[in-house]
Amino acid sequence: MSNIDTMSVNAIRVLAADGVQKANSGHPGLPLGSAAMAYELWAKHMKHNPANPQWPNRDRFILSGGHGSMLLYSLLHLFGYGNLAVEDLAQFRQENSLTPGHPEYGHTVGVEATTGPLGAGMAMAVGMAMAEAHLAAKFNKEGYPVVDHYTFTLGGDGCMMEGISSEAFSLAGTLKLDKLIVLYDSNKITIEGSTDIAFTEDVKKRFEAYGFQTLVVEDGNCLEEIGAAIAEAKADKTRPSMITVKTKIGFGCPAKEGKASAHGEPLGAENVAAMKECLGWTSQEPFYVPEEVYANYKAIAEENAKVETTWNELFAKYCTAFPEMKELWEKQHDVNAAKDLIDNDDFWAFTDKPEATRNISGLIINKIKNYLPGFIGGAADLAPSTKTYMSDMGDFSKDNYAGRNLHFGVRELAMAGIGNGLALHGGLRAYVSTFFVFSDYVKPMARLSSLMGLPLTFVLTHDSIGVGEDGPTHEPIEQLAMLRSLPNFTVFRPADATESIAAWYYAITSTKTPTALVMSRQNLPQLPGSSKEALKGGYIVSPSKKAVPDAIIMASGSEVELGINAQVELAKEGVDVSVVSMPSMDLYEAQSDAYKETIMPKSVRARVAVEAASDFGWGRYVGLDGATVTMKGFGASAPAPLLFKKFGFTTENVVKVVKSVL
Ligand SMILES: Cc1ncc(C[n+]2csc(CCOP(=O)(O)OP(=O)(O)O)c2C)c(N)n1
Ligand SMILES: [Mg+2]
Repeated sequence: MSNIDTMSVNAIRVLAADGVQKANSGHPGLPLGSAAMAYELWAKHMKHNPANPQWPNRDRFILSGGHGSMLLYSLLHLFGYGNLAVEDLAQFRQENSLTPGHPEYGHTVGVEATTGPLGAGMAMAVGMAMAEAHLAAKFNKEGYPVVDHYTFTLGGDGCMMEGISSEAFSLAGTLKLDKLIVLYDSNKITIEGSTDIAFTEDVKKRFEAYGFQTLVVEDGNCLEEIGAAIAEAKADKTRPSMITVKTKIGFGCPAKEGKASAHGEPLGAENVAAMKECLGWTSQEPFYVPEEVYANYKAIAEENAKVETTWNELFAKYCTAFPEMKELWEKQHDVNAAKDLIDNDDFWAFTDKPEATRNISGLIINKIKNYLPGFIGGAADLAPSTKTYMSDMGDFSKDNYAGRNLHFGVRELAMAGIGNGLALHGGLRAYVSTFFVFSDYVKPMARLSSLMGLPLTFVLTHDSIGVGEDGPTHEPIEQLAMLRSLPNFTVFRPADATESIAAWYYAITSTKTPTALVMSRQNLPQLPGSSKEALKGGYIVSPSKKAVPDAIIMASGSEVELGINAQVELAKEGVDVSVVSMPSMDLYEAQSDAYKETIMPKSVRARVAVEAASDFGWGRYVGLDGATVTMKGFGASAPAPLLFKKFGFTTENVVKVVKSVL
């Protein structure tokens, strides 16, 4: 280990310790313990060009243990990413800084994924590795490996404990994703102390069982040993690799080394000083890094830039040799590729026979697959029920990475995390699918999709008590409210084919917002009044006779029909009602006040919402004088028509409730 290497590793430690100390908040332990592996990886094994963080063929690095963000920020600063300055490091965790508490995708140049919820980064890394494998199978030609990069992820004991990593790596092993390399920062410490208190399994054996190559670095400070392990990981072309790197949390700080107290609090000014002394650092000045260290990082970055230059030349030749592939590449990387479907009659065509919206969704998926070559997705073992299978597009497997149908197994949480990885990678538009009630298992990763602004699509079918016989465990009640409350997330619950197509159109044209498509199990009629207006979130699907109605019925999905039936009955009694279909509250909220006034005039206080779900969220539309026909508790196991009757979803009951608010 050369002196300059040692100093370069210690520069990471110094910056991380100073950053946390200045902020008086943060996690110094991980950066100090992992500095050597991070340096070795970034300096000698990772293909990246700090001058062009968007280079499509760069190796991906995800810091799954997001609490160690100062490790990443120090690396980004030292390598010169986005001109992240030392002043930015000094602003760690402060308002509007480029160095927030946990790494945020889209905020700091070079951050590949938002991490913080432990384990999530590991699932996203699996998704990125799947994306790479797929794009490589599709685009690479003999002598032209235009897609050819590794995905690295670094996480600690917490990431290994979280169930999501087991789910994701079990799949990664099955798929033999050989370009996935996991670095396990094994310091045997978490917040409450030694891992002995709650985590004594043999992690290495677990990974062996998944089908990973498992390697061990006994001395987490030995660059040679780390480098040899990374090289061995890369050399195995048959399976993914996991490297257990034995480290000491808070390494270099005598009073804190190996202790849980190094995890999540500043070391303390005296301990930072002692650490610098112990490391032989030449200055006590905060954030001081010697020029020769900067020069070392600069030289490495410049050397790395050449790798991109070589790739650029290769890619240019590839485009000339295979113009059709160039066109395909461009189409797959164009986030607006689906926009012109708005005027495509074939896309919007539908039968007028009653049909379950999940079936309609399946038909649409099988149209989209032809329009969007980068359209890829699958279900957590429910494709036959969620209708998400693309015929003739092949199954993604270890033997066929070109397949576009993904099989996640029964692993909803990892599926959603992997979906984020697919979306983050670039070149693909992904969807994932399960029953709506199991969105509970999906939600934490959907939250990250929203936070990162990823246009991932969630196809969530079997949307209500319409599930019937499977009973309350399978009947969503509060899930609409849950997902509607998520910021930057669009929920669609379409009432028929036209609204389903609109929902899918929104999903595949969205650039910064994930979408949930909440689809029915049971058949629904085609509504004469439904239209592309569904893209406004709420619209009048069946108007009143008078300019200002006596009452407004609002509903979504299967209950819109009920609203229209009630409208007909009420008309017979001289009550003039308009029916508002509300497939997406999120999109309705984005409309102007003037538009909303035309849909629900403020003067009309007699309002009734009908939805076979919790009424949470409808209050803002029905107001103090309105009422709801909704679920007040869990469902039950019985044939669906009987359940709708049992819980008050009948024309008679809706008529009764409307009359009660007149
Ligand atoms: C899902 C989730 N649960 C809990 C936390 C809070 N948390 C942050 S770090 C941590 C302990 C992590 O231990 P480890 O991964 O070993 O990191 P180290 O202490 O070694 O830095 C916990 C529980 C979290 N960030 N995410
Ligand atoms: Mg640990």
